[in-house]
Amino acid sequence: MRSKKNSNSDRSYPMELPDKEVSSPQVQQKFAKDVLEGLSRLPKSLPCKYIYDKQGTDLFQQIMALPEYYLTNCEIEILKSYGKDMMNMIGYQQINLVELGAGNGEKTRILVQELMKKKAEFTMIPIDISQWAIDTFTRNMKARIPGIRIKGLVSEYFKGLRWLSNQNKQSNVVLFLGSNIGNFEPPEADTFLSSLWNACNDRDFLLIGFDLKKEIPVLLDAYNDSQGITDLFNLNLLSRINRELGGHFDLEQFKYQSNYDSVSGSIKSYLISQQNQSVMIDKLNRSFSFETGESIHTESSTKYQLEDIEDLARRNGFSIIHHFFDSRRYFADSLWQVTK
Ligand code: AVJ
Repeated sequence: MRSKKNSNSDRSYPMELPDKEVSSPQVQQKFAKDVLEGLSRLPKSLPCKYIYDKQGTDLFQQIMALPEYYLTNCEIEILKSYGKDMMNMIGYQQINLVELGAGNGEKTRILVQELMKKKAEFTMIPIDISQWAIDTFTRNMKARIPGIRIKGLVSEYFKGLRWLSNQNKQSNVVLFLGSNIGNFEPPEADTFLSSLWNACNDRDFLLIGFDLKKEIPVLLDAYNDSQGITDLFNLNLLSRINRELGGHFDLEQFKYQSNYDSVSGSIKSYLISQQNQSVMIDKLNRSFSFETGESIHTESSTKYQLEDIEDLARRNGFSIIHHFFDSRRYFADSLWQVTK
């Protein structure tokens, strides 16, 4: 059934995509609202998802290349060692290889190569709210894997996924890699997974990456790199407010700090005000005051243990197929199946 050529490869999907034109003004309005909310509450906080504009994404690429940031290498090791086993467990029937979030594609490519080797019928479907992220991802994938069938969705994750689930008989294999789940506070992780379950069809698969609990110094080093990239990464929240909302943050007056909270099992990241200061944000038409030592919570990165992962899967309607670990057992990619 591979007789059709390139020009037809897009035909299996109608051209109207949900939220196709997520206009940048809409995103900015939500950003403004979330900043207002986060800086008005005590303790102050800002949603970490806003770190990832072009600058933040570039800094995250640099983080992934840091020797201290073991997560990426561990997951690459897992996918290289077990990608074939994973695909065998999933089966090589027609699939949509869906990735939530369009990153640099380095990890995704390992699985894609596996499917290509088997001449499997599949469509790669990155879903991301950013048109720019989708375009970059698609261009990179096509350049590196000629002949790949890829169709990006500019959409919120679950809208895109639900739309996809209603389109065709292919089963979805959803990738949520990189320990992105770790950014959710525990109740939000449940909400996320049950929404994902709802957006999927019975017997769809989820491959999800978890950073595991380990020696605390290893954890601390990963979020306190010697080159200060992680500092800039977190500070990008303030730079972005300056750029997009007419903020007047002096970046010298906020210092990045992170620590491990062993009760919640998470690295907590903060920006700490270095003096008493008041910062105007033009688009919000107001200023926010900070006391010396006052924190803005920027990110939580939760570390899991196996029981957590298994409970999380089961109580949100997934059955566990297999856990895959790197050789140091620092990280796990867990393969789940939706049961409805
Ligand atoms: C992309 C959310 C998995 O929490 O480890 C890297 C982001 N923050 N260094 C993480 C991050 C600081 C990362 N995730």
